[in-house]
Amino acid sequence: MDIKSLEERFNERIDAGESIEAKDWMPEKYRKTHIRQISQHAHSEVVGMLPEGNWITRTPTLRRKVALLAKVQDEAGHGLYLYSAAETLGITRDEMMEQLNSGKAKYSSIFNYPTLSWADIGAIGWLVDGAAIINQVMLTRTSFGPYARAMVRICKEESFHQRQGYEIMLTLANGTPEQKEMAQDALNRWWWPSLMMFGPRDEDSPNTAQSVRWKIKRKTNDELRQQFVDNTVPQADYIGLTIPDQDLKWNEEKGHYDFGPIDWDEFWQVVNGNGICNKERLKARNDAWDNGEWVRDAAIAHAEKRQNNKVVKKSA
Ligand code: BYC
Repeated sequence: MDIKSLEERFNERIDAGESIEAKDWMPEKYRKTHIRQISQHAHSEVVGMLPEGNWITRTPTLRRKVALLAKVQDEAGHGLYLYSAAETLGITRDEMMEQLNSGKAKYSSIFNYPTLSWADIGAIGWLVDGAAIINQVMLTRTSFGPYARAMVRICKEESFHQRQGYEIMLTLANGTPEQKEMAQDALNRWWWPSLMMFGPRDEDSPNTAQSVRWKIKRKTNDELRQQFVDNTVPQADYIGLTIPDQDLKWNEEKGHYDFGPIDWDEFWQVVNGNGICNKERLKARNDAWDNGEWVRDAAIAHAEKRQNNKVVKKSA
């Protein structure tokens, strides 16, 4: 078949809602878009462990420590499934690591903000994982099979993460005035960056149109952002915290909350490497890579030894 017919057949499969598998024919741009998005997603999971890891030794109780440890380990697992899904498209793990460590690859802007107080761990679970779920539930129906399947388990785990965060916020909001103040301060600092997680406005998003056509994205950045605001405002009301947006208002006609303007300048500064923690995050990843070299070497030596033993046994 020539390229044109292959492309027509591919588009028919997408239109019919079929799942595309790693060995199926796909347009080069479809493959590259997935490598870009899945590897960025994997990097976000891995870098996302850093702001929360910062609090593992300082949780207020043992119960909180156990939950936070489990959550951070889950994020490592998500990174691993996603790197594996990206590898099915012909990029190696080493190449992806090189892109992350050199600063070439993107990862979610949200992880370049610092976790200043214990309440930030609550705000991350509630808002950051809450935003991630909205995006990722959509991705369970994405057209590339390995990515969609990885998302199913990830979403189940994210919903535990969201609840553990909301429960921390609920506890603080019902605590002493100082604790409530901490929770409000965390909400004030994490609200706008959480809205930015969904990416630029649709009119400024170069990838959305094609990704929607290929059913990589089932909803646009703005649609998901709106869904997040509509879900989250009643949750804030319930625990007596105030969303830091004077323009936030229920729009009876449209059946959603209108919200104020997002600081897109700040977003692009962070995405382009100039956020509060970008340098610190990259350094942490590079240090982890360098310090882990002996583990990788040992694993390779072990695998080679096992392989050699098999060859010796076979020839005996
Ligand atoms: N941050 O055309 P657009 C988690 C980039 S982790 C940085 O709309 P697209 C968790 C975008 O990449 C969950 N960059 O792009 C972990 C593009 O640049 P390139 C993370 C961003 O791909 C630990 C350019 O801006 N979730 O849950 O159609 C602890 C133009 O954007 C951002 C995912 O990764 C951003 N926020 O749509 C706790 C979800 N936004 O690549 C929690 C998977 C945009 O052209 N990813 N950019 O140079 C996606 O769904 C999509 O890639 C996005 C962007 C919606 C993020």
